[in-house]
Amino acid sequence: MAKPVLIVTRRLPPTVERRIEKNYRALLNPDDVQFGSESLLRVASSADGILCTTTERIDRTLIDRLPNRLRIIATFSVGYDHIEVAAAQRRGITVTNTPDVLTEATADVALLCLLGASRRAYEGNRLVRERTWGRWSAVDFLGVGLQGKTLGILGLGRIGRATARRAVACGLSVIYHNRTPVAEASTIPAEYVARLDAFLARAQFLSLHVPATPATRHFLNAANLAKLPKGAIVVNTARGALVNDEALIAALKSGQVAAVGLDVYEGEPAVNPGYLELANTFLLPHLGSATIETRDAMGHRAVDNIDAFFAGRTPGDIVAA
Ligand code: 8YV
Repeated sequence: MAKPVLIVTRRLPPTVERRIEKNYRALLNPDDVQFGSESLLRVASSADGILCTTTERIDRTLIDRLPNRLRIIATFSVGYDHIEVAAAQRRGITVTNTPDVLTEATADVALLCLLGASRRAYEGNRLVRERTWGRWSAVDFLGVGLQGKTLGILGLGRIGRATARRAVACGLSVIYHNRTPVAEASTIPAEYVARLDAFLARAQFLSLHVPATPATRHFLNAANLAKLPKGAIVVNTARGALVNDEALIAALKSGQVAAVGLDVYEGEPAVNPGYLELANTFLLPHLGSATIETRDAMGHRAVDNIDAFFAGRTPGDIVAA
């Protein structure tokens, strides 16, 4: 039987690409150029599957124009807000993601953002690099301590729980808000707060771990920011679309929010210039899952799903609309 044709939209770790080349007629992207919709459709016209990342927008218009032979879209990510899953389902196209394997790496970056923001890492780093560190002082660069404070986790899924475990080790108490209590929460000391207002009012630290959906878009707006305790620290390693940037920048300027640690941005790689002008912002370029081990595991997980599909089995990570 002829090998299926698989488009791989971005460069992936070498061991993953070698595996793909062995089992598929692979259209790799060695120059790692970014596909637009039209160029993706052109290469997809003779393909059986797509292995994409979050940098491609696979919307209804594109899905409706995919050839009938294309049966699977496997994303190299846990998030799948860049794919219109309902449109794929309507066309009978299977969509898979890569959960689990990036949980710990992303939670590490959530903790990094929390500490980077609360301990003023950007300002300190800049001072050293710009060689303007005049002398040590007992009253400069005072950050916000963690011990005995409360971290609010919005969305106690896999990454939220892994972040909670780290936070508890740092001496934070953890509360969380979800639509319903999470059974797995019993494995970590996290208190469920059913009312969003009550949850926000207690969150001296707030870390976002919900997916980007129409319902969560701009969750962190002026009204919700105002409900946080004054001087709260905000962390976002989930999706930029959860935050209304103008509102958060205003809160950073007023002191309502003392500092932010951000790994994701609405419209990334563009970053709202308001964040860049402030010193109380610890900013990373969406590297939550960027470890050697994790990116390998993500790639192999995506290929496991594709292999299962073409072998006539049900892939382990089918995404539902
Ligand atoms: C990915 C992510 O590394 O998996 C996700 O949803 O946001 C990141 O961890 C990145 O988006 C690559 O697709």
